[in-house]
Amino acid sequence: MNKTAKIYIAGHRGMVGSAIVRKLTSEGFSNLIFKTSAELDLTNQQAVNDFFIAKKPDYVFLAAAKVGGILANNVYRADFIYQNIMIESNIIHAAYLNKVTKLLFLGSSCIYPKMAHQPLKETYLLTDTLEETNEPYAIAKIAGIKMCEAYRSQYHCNFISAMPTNLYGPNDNYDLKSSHVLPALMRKFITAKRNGDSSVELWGSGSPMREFLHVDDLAEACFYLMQNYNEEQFVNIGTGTDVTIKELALTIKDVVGFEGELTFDSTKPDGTPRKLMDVSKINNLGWEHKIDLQEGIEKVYNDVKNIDFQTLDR
Ligand code: GFB
Repeated sequence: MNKTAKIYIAGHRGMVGSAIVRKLTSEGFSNLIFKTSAELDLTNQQAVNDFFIAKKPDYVFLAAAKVGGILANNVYRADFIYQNIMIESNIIHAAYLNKVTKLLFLGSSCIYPKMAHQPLKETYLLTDTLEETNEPYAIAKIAGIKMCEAYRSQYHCNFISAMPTNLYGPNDNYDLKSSHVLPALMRKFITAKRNGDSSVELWGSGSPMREFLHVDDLAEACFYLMQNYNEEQFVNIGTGTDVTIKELALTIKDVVGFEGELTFDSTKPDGTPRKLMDVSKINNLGWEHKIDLQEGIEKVYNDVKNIDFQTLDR
């Protein structure tokens, strides 16, 4: 990409898209295009086609998606599969029709089989059944990967895919009904400390293991792949280390300075027992994460410690 290339970031107000915009801006790219969902409904094929014809982007970062934590994925199953398939399908096809030079599609670590061998190698895709709570989302993301592969195979489009592990960072979702675990626990511990509560409740058993990547590291990786990677096989993006949800909670508790107890709500699902990425492929390509979990949690705490979380509810 040269500095004047026209780059469309789909999903620029989300956590991932906004991090990619920050990265591109800091690297001196100035010809960035974005549209809010009110301006452009990405589930509307005609609207997406019209937008691509009018703007003719050279590069596309496909970071727009309907996302959420374990509960939202499990409850809004139709919304997760419908919206994600429509967004991906409309953008990938319009990118092909309008001769986009290169497109990067973002997936998720939930594409892998629930009981896959750990750490998860890229080759484990579609070798067994998926985790039930997020199967609709995972199926949509697998469709996106397969579309990129198919358009490369049939039409020679340079469409690549990256699979990030669980992400956190600026512009995360703090609404407890739909958020992921890290922002949820950050909010719960900060609120409990403010209120002088004696305990904080976690969902599930606390024993599942998760890997967490700061979204600024993800943006670095996406930028790196856009500059350096042109192959069919998608690429895992993560840190290569994971923690139990209980360990995550104890780290956040410590950073926040909450002194009460942890309790566990066993009526809520645990989800996949473990989903640790094998990151040897991206490491061998020359990229490694920089922000470790402790540092990342401290950054997040500094950003949100004085926030009125209710103003962020969706
Ligand atoms: O982050 P999370 O919602 O999503 O939950 P997944 C991770 C683990 O944290 C689960 C537990 O075992 C939750 O039960 N947990 C404990 C909590 N307390 C809380 C809480 O207060 N809020 C939340 N949200 N979780 C999602 C997938 O899976 O991850 C998506 O559903 C996607 O498809 C995304 O892949 C990255 O890691 O389980």
